[in-house]
This record gives sequence, structure tokens and C-alpha cells, in this order.
Amino acid sequence: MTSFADITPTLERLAIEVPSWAYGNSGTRFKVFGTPGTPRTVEEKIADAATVHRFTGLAPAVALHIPWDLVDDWAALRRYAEDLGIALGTINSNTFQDDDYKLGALTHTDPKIRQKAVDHHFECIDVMDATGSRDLKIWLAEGSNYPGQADMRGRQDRLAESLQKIYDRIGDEQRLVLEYKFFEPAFYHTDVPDWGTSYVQVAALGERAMVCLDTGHHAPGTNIEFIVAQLLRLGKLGSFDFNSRFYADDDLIVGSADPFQLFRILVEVIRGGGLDADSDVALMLDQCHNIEKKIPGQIRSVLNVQEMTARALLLDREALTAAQESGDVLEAHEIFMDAFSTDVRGDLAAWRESRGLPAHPMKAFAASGYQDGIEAARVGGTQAGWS
Ligand code: AOS
Ligand code: ZN
Ligand code: ZN
Repeated sequence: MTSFADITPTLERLAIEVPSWAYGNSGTRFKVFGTPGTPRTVEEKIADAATVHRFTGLAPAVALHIPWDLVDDWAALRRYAEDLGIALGTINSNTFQDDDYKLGALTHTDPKIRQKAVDHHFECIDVMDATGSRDLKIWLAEGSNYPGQADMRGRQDRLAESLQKIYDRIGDEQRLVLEYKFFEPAFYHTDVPDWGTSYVQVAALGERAMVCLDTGHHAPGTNIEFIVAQLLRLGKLGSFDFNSRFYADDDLIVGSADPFQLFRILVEVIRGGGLDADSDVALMLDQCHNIEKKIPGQIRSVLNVQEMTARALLLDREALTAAQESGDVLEAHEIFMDAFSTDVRGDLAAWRESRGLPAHPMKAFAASGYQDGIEAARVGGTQAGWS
């Protein structure tokens, strides 16, 4: 029987990168609601990200987005973040907000537009060299809205050629991580719609090209934990973008829509070595907080991952394997559900306090006055957002 004390060494390693854009204003095509205290600069985003780490000990790095987070002096930004206790993390490219890319970027029929998109990724790699980031995350909004609009096969060939140019540019210690999404903003076909396509494209590139699994990017009912198991088995699970969705795109707080699904995903992450000390699987949030306050939204999110991770680590794998191998269906299911049903909140609170962290980070943040402080201080200037 695994005790809570047995799992704390692994819990200590849990690190969930937060995205800079989660602290900016975001919304839907219907409305972007501003939030008082929203950062106006990259530095203010990083200060808020560092606050999440300060209250939870779970978020030691912040992912950046180019061009949203472009600065002149990367060394200064890196020092600023490190002085606040966090590192600059994954660099996310953007080929979805330039008019030239309306009909494609890395897949476009015009070689000049493809080269422009490749050059944008070269710029991202230059940033990685300056920030010390390991991962270049590529999410492509590319696809088509109508049957017949595009040559889907030709786009795959051009995508492979463009990705190869980018892969050839990354450093020996860097990785290219290709994220898939089954739809949006393209509505008929998406050029990287599923894990199989991402896998095929990255497998053709080399060992430092990996798949990013965004938990909000699957058709309803998809067995996501199966994809996790398979990509770990293939050695091609590079990173997660954690979030939740009830129907369409992602961006809700991870675990809020379906904590059991998050638990099942983490069971496979642990089973596949994704939380081992030598694992290079990156855990990252990719969320937007359209109506809720951003910093507590991020704190809630990393705590949800921590709680489901603790439950998954308590799964009695020895007993489960025995039940599986003996074909005892209900015993195996009961062992699995016992772990999911374990309330770890008290143990986690005591463990946090033993490490000098607030027992209840959400309450501690609310009482800290930080939110009031930024709402009073951050007046004037342009609030950051998806732009
Ligand atoms: C878009 O839906 C994807 O999840 C992206 O990972 C993410 O939102 C993007 O990287 C932000 O630039
Ligand atoms: Zn994502
Ligand atoms: Zn997404």
C-alpha cells in the first residue's frame, strides 16, 4: 500500500509551466472583457507568473509567446524573471495573426510566404538562444474551411519541408514540439489535427522533435489517456498544454470540466515514466481566463494538477497489475477508483506547510493583498492581451 509520505519525492518534482498569455486579457469572438490589474508589460506578466509560483511552489517557469512578449533586451528579462524566482520557458510561435497567413503559413502554396513563416520560427529560435529555453512550441492554425479549397496532401508535403528547415536550425539542446488541434480556427480540415499527424511529421524530423498534447484539442469522447500512453511508449510525448473544455476549444481551468479524465491522464503519465527524475516531458498550462481573475485562476489550475497527480501516485500499481493479469475486472476497476476517490487535500495542505508554503494557496493569495495592489497600481497604459 502506497502512503502519502511515499509519493512526496515525486510531488516535489512536479513543475507546471504557466503561459504568459494567461495573465493578459482574452475572450471570444464575441467579447474580450478587461480585468483590473491586468499586466501592461511582459515584466508585469512575469511578476504575476512568479506570484503563482511563490504561493504554490508548482510553477517555476513561464512560457512566452512571440510576438506578444517581444522585448529588446532578453538578457535583462531573463535576469528579471530569475530575480523573481522563475525561469523563462517554452517559446511559442505565432503564425495565426498575420494577414499573409490567411490561407496558410508553413503550408502555403507561395514559397515566399512559407519562407516568411519559417523566418518567424528562426526569430523564435534566436529568442530561445537568449532566454535559455529548451522548447520551441509550434501550433498551426492552418487548414481550410471548405472541401476543395485546398490540396490537403500537398499541404502535408510543404509542412514537412518547412518543419525540416526549422528543425535544422534548432540547437543540440533544443526541441521542436508540434502541437495538434482537431479544429479551430479552420473548420473543415486542420493541417495538424491529431496526434497521428503530429507524430508522423515529428518522427520524420529527428529525435529532438516531439508532440505537444493539448488536453482541450480532442473531439468529445476521445480517450486522451490512450494517446498519452502511446506517445510515451513511442518516446514522442514532448509536452502537455493542460486545460479543460466542455464542448469546443480549450482554455478553461484544467480539471474543472472532468477531474477524473485528468486523473486518468496522470495515471498514464506516471505509468510511462513521465514524472520520473530523468523525464523530459514538460507540463504546461495553456489557458485563458476570460471572466475569472487570472492569477487565482492559474493557482487553482496548478493545484488541480497537483491534487490529481497525488491521487494518481497513490494508485496501488502492484495490486492493479495482479488484478489485471488475473482478469479480475471489477477488482482492477475498484483499485483504480480507490485511488481516484482518495481525498488528498489534508495531506497536501500539511505537506505544503512543512515546506514553508501556504497550506491553502487560494486563500493565502486572496488574503495577501497582491490582487488589490496590482489593481491599484496598474492604471493607465494598454492592458496586455492576445495581441
Ligand atoms: C491554440 O488553441 C493552442 O492551444 C496554442 O497552444 C495556444 O493557445 C497558443 O500557443 C497561444 O499562442
Ligand atoms: Zn495549446
Ligand atoms: Zn488550444
